[in-house]
Amino acid sequence: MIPRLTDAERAALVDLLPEWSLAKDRDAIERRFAFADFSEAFAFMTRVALLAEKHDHHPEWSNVYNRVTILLSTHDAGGLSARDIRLAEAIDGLA
Ligand code: H2B
Repeated sequence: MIPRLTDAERAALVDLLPEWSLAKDRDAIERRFAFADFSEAFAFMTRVALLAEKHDHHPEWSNVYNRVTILLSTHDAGGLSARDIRLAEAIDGLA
């Protein structure tokens, strides 16, 4: 079982991942991205998909034209784990 983040690790998120926020109704983090058009948004999603495969950790996400919303949570942990933080940092590296 993958451990969920501790309270101290959660408190550090605001500095570590300032663009991400805690989801309202889930133990998850989310970030919204906006691009020039659909093509840019989908190119970004393609890069995130490759990252997700590399990390063996996968986003819950949606796309509406030029906007992409990504939610990260660890199903195997029933909530936020270090795996979400690592993937979020890698996604931030793309954006
Ligand atoms: N992604 C996410 N978000 N949570 C998981 O628990 C998870 C995953 N588990 N991707 C991985 C795949 C697991 O199912 C495989 C077998 O490693």
